[in-house]
Amino acid sequence: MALFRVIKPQVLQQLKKSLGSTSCLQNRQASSSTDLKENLARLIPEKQALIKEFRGKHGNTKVGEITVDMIYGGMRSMKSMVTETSVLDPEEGIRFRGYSIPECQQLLPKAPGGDEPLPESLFWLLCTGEIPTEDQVKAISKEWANRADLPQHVVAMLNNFPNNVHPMAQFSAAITAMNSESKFAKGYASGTMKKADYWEKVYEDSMDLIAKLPTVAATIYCNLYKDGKIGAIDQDTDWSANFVNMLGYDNPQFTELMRLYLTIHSDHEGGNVSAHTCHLVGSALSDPYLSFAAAMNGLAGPLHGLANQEVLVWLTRLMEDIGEVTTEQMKEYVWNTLKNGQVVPGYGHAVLRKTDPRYTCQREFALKHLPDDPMFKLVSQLYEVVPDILLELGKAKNPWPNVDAHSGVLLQYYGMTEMSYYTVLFGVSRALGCLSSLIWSRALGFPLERPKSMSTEGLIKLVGSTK
Ligand code: CMX
Repeated sequence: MALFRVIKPQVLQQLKKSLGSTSCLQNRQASSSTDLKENLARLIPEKQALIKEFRGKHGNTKVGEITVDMIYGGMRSMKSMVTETSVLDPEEGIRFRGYSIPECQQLLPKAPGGDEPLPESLFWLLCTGEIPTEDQVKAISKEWANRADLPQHVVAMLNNFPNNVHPMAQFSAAITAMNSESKFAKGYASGTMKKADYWEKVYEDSMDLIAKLPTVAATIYCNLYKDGKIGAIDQDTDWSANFVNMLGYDNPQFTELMRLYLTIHSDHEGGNVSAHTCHLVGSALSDPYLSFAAAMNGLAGPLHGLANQEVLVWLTRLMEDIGEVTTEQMKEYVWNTLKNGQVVPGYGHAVLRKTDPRYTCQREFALKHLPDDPMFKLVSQLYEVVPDILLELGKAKNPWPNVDAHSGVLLQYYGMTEMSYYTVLFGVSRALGCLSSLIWSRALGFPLERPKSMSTEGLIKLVGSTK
């Protein structure tokens, strides 16, 4: 595999220009070391130096303004935090360390005979900004397989949950309980861990946690919907293949779907509810287990990750009520949803203003592998109908579909019909983004996050209004 530069040349040029000739940035090649921690140790001092230099020169430079509407309006567009792993463009969609989804599909290493990127390779990219070699990806697969076992008390806890505890509640509770294993928490409690060493312990916890998440998720799935027994971990296969095997599936195409799914749901810059929650809780030096569990409680909301469950519930109801659906019937169903004061799940976005590329790549997967599936046809039909209706309604800033409009349809095609489980898969993937960012937040010494809030009276006074 060819070696790639750490930072895209045009970005590097811009940074060099802005920082002048003293910049620490070098136009250099990625390392061939297969140890991710070693690679991080190489990159972190460079980034620290860059930020020091940048803040030294531009610490007081204004980057925007804050309006009253932004404060009441969920802080949309307010530039207020740094996330290194990905950036979301409203028109173009997500770029992971500068690479779009199609670029990732092309450049990231795949499983032998596979077409979709391995999530391990995306994690490497998120952590380092470098496209990994196949050997580097294999090393991650091996490490995660090695660390996949769960502590006994967590297995016991999962096995004792009653069936009416939602899979996301079980997932979050299990992650919280695994903090008994936190190396960061132990290091902090010892009183001997230096601030400069925080990131190493966060790295170790993150690797452990990511490795264990498929085991947690598969245990929940098999307890709720199967006979409670999960498949064994194969030390010589990749993270997604092990996950699919533990879930009890053996269709190689489903494994490929899982690789794509776990890659594209990983990261969506820093301001979304799950990523922001992990960042915020982590800033209190809560360990990665506690920080990520908090993120999962946010992902479980219907306006965020639970939308993938909502979409399938909503579509299934439509099919059950009407069967074969005409365009007119579909329009009526969408309007009824809106008239009942509900949102159309899977449509709209707080940042995106175009069709989500995560929707598009899942659609391409469906066109390739399941073009005649009735549910896929329904989703395609919806794509023709919903944007015009949302535009006519005139409220939603983005009438186009997001990632959640498509994922459930693919899962049900391969036999995973348990809709209330879908957000758990989103959660397993989101760990890659949340935790790579958490490693960097500690490496860069980001402080406790504590924005200023105001009362309405205080704001009125501040802007000099009489009302
Ligand atoms: N259906 C109906 N109304 C919608 C809508 C939709 N899909 N999307 C937005 N609107 C409405 C909002 O509810 C809001 O109405 P009010 O003014 O009455 O409160 C208005 O349009 C303006 O909202 P917006 O600025 O366009 O959107 P927000 O940034 O406030 O919210 C989101 C974004 C995703 C919560 C919203 O589009 C939504 O509820 N979508 C459906 C749920 C969904 O698919 N969520 C998953 C998002 C992706 C993810 O995080 O996983």
